[in-house]
Order: sequence, then C-alpha cells, then structure tokens
Amino acid sequence: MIVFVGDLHACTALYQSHPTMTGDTDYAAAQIGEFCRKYGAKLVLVGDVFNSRFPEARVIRSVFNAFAGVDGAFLQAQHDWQRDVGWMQLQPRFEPLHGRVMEADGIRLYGLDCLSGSELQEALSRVPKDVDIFCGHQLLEEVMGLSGESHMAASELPCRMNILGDYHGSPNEGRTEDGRRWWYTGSMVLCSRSEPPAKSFLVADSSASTGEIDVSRVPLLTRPFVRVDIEWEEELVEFCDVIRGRVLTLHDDAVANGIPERVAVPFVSVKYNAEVKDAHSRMVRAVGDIVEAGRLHVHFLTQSRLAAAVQPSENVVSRKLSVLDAVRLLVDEETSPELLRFVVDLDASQDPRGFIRKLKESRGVKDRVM
Ligand SMILES: [Mn+2]
Repeated sequence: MIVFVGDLHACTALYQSHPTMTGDTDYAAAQIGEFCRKYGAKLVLVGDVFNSRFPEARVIRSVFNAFAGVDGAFLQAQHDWQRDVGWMQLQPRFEPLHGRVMEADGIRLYGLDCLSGSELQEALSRVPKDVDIFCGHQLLEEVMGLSGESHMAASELPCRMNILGDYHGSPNEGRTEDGRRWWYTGSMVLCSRSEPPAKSFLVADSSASTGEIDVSRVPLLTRPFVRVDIEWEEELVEFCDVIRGRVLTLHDDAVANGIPERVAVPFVSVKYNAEVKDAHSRMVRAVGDIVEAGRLHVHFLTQSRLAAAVQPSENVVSRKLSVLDAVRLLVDEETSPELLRFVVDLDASQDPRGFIRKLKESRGVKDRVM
C-alpha cells in the first residue's frame, strides 16, 4: 500500500492574521503517520510538505516525529523547494523522488518536483514508459478555472495513472479522452479560505490476484470550518442569532470525534456586505466574548475593503501593491467572478480571465510561482 500526501504546508499557524490558530498541520501529520504505521504503507509526499522554504526547527521536528517509523519519498514544490538537499532528506527514511523510479508493493512510481515551461516539457519527455504512477506538483488547465494559470493540460500527463499535489487543484480527479487518469491529493489543511474544507489523502493498492492498481481516498479529521456570506440585513440578523450556539456545538462535536482541543476551536470566515448597517460592529458584539475566550477564530472580509485595495490610495502605495498584486490577492482569496468584476470595474460583457491575462502580458509577468 502506498499513501500519497500533498500540501501539508507544515507550519505553526497557517494564517498570519490568526497567529493563535495552531496545531492543524501537526494534527494532520499525526493522522497520516498513524495510518502509514498501522498498514505498513510507504508514504509519498507530492510537494509542499512545508509552508515555507525555511521552516522553523520545531516544525521540521514535528513532521519527522509524526512520520517516525515510516519509509517514504518526497517531491519539492513552490513553497518548500531547496536546491541541494530537501528538508525531508534530513529524515534518513525518506528519499527524493525527483527524476527517479521507485518501486513499492509492485507499483512503479516516478516523480518530478514542481517545474514549469520548457524545463517541465523536457522532464516529462524523459519519464520512463513502464511507470505505473507519475507523481508531480503541477497545475492542470482542467482545474485552474478562473485564474487561467496552469502548467500543462491533462493530455500531457505522462502515465496511465497520475497523482498530483498543489492545493489549487484540491481535491479533484479526472480522466482524459484516451483514458489516462489523474488525481489531486488536495491539501491536508485549509490553506486558503476558498478551498473545500473536507480533507483527505490518497491510497494506492495493487490487487494480489489481478495486479490492478486501485486508488482511493481516506478522510482526515480537521478543524471545524464554516463559510458565511452576508449580503442582506436578514442574513446578518440570523448570523448574530445562531452563530454562538453553532460554534459551541461544532466544538463539542469535534472533541467528541477525538480532535485535540486547540484544533477543535472552529474557524468561521464571514464575507459581508458593508452596506448592511453597522454590520461589523453587530457581528463583533455577537461573538466578541467567545473570540476573546479562545473558543472561536473568526475572519471578517468586506467587499469594500477589497475594493479599497485596488484604489491608488496611500495605503496601497505604502504596501507597494500593484493593481496586479491586488487582483492576484483577490484570485487567491476569492474566486467569485462577480467580485472580480466589482473590484476591477469590468462591465458584464468583459471576461475577468481575459483581463488578468492582458494585465500579465502588459507587465511581462510570468506564471505565478507560489
Ligand atoms: Mn504548491
């Protein structure tokens, strides 16, 4: 059995705006390590194991402890890439998979670190023909939708079975016309508030009788997450009425499911229309004390604040935010075309994707590396 994990993004706190929201990546890694030990599975990390190229020592040690006793292989991606020795290589039971064939349980794997452009094309052409599963960390055109940023099309995938990382593609799967299959592991923790909150990793097993390889998903337990959109007065009233009870129930259910206390504290992301009267102060009054008491992490996002980010205000200049950066921020934070239209002031006939593409071309910006 082989376990495939992408985008653990190990770190202390995933959101700079929520430095006390900790323990998510430690808990995900602990569950993965436990599963691998229980089934004697090999662990293949398909990139972005760490949230940064220079993770804190505590974080590295925590990942190594979680995967103790497990044999594995790893790829490097945009967030954790090191030129010479990847961080996981400091754990003697893990080997780099980049540019190599590896065999486990009769399944032949080959992997590539995250690449782009001609380097990617050349590397893909060198993938041996007799490999069962290709492992990579690439964005497929098929999953990138609005942002229009991708490395390749699914039809360029080199093998019959392909397992990919990158949380932008999370968790997803598909099949090309000629029958090549691909899966995204998805991230192991909520890397962005716009991601689907359910997390899982992939398991490949080859049947002893038929030799067929079966790929399935194993769910992870995660912090309770709620996304709320408040557009109208009535929705705000309802939010203020029910949120406390909901948060406390979510917490208790999480603890009952065995989720450790600090990960059981719910995360609520609220996008609200600032034109609803006193919206922010009313929401703060509704939840302020439970936030204070450490029973809730809440993120409020207004449309007007986002719009301000693209105005040539002093604030923007001081943060050296270009219009492109602001648009990127929006694409990362929110993928609503309506929101993009609103912020960049496009009329209904214009396509936000085309706008971003033109903006990039005019500034000679290469595809995002993040
Ligand atoms: Mn990535």
